[in-house]
Amino acid sequence: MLSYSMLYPVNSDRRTSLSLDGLWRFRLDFEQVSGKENWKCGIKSDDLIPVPASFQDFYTDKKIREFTGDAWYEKDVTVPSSMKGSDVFLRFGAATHRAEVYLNGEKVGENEGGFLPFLVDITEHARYGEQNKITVRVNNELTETNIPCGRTITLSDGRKMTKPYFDFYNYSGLQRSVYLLSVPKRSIFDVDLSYEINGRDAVVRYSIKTKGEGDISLTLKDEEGNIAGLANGKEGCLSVKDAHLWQVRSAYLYTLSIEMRDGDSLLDDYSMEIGIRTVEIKGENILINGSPVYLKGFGKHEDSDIVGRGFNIGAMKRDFELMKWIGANSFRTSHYPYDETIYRMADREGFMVIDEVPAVGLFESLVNFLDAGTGKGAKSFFSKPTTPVLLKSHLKAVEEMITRDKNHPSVIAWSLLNEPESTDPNSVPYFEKVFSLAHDLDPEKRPRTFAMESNSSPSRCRCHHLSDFISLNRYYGWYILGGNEIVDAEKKFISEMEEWKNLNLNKPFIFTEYGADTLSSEHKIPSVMWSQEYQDEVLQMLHRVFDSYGFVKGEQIWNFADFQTTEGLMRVNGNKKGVFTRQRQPKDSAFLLKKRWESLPLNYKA
Ligand code: BDP
Repeated sequence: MLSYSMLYPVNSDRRTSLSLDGLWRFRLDFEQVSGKENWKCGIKSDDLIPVPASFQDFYTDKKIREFTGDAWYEKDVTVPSSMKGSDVFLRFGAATHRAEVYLNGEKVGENEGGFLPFLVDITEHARYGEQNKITVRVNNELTETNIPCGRTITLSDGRKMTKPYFDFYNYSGLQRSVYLLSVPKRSIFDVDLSYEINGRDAVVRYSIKTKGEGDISLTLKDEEGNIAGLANGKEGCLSVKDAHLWQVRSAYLYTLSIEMRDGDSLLDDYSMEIGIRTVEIKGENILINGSPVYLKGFGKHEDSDIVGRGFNIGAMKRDFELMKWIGANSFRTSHYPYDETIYRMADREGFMVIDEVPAVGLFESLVNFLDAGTGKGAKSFFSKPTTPVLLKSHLKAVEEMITRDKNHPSVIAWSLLNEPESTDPNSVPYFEKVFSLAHDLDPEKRPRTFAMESNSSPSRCRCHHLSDFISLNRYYGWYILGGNEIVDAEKKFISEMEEWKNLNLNKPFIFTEYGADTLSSEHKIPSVMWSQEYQDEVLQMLHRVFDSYGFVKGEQIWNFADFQTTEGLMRVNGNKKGVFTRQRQPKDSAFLLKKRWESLPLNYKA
């Protein structure tokens, strides 16, 4: 169990969440002198930087953009004396990839893993009613023992540089919001929910973990504010008459309010929006509330101009409007859990989310997207002496992700790895541990999967039996037989699909990646690779194949928008497989997809 509560920060009668977003002082440790010069007591910089944001794309100096090592952030904050007597925390939405936190020069906490929140308890260290100096060392080096995987080299001029084993830019820094929290000493710590639908009625099963003892009561209110259910005690059921179900693209959210009391006195109160819905896999179908659904949508990234991977609330809103416009109903949080606000939006808009842990690059290759397609790269990634350390970080991220995200109705499945080397015999015990932890931690026992690259073929993949549904990343017509050879790509794709069919897995399949790089500037008839016309041709070919297999129950194209990657021969200032540009304007393929997705019913192929 985690040592701190992952509950989303709220303000209530007994809780205070103060945002520390805004300008922080910033300094990069180029000479690696922060220790000697004692930066933990003060970084002595007048450079101000916005939080949340990636630090990379603000500056004009390449040495800053490509900086690898320790980035220091600092802010002076008054901890209100009204917080005295409560438990007081600093909550970081994400610090990529690892951080050490100091308060008034004293080390108060540290964390490893760059895409999930962590809390630092400062109850005993804060100076109440006075200014406190928060100093954070954020390190962005990549290793093979933490996810996402990569390595860090040293250039001849002494600078470090990261070599990601994955295809997105290694943006870093304080990329999500920071809060100062006060939570009562005896408090609500965690909430588990699961649902049962009986005709028109529903049962919400709950279990509440607390810190310290107290009497728990729950009130469920509908969207009009009417009481829909009441319960007492740490564990039990709320019976909801005539329940409004959370449906795909037609969400209904109830408000669950939890109170913790000692006699008449209120110790703690916490409210959250929940959606009543069930998720199940039955044979080749994915069922939401007992009815089959077909997933239409995207693999995405948190990626936008200037703020990089920093949470961008404007881009988020635009992305949801575009996804609605195009007729999508789902997305995968490739390749890491996103900012919590995005799930709250998905809950409200009725999108289905495949929530992915940052386990990407578990396949040693610097051009994994290329090697994945060609059968190269079998180097026994899970057979290294360091594998147990990697597994530990992976399990930690799974625990944090599920604890954080389990109560979102939008989250319908867990993706536990992206394109791992599942051909290595030692991947099996590794995967078993990851899959079984996800099962244990999820009160709803949602389906689990991992996204498989081409080497993970029907005959070579050793782990697909663990997936509740099969997720395929396939680039027929791009990495495999592109351009004029597309006719052979289609044949090869069909022959792979026949092999899957012959395995009789009796599970749904989803395409979690497919597509073609396309420059929004390029038009050409007849088409050539990289032109918008070619992207359309690839999609038409792939859709033909998807449509001819009944067990294909979803398509999430790669990618929603063009996104930043490491520079290199294969990338034109980023990955251009977007259906939208990085500025969120449509390519031709957006209209093709809109036509298709608007015509496919939710229960397509049921
Ligand atoms: C897959 C990866 C994804 C890449 C994509 C591509 O999962 O991160 O961006 O291919 O090559 O290998 O575009």
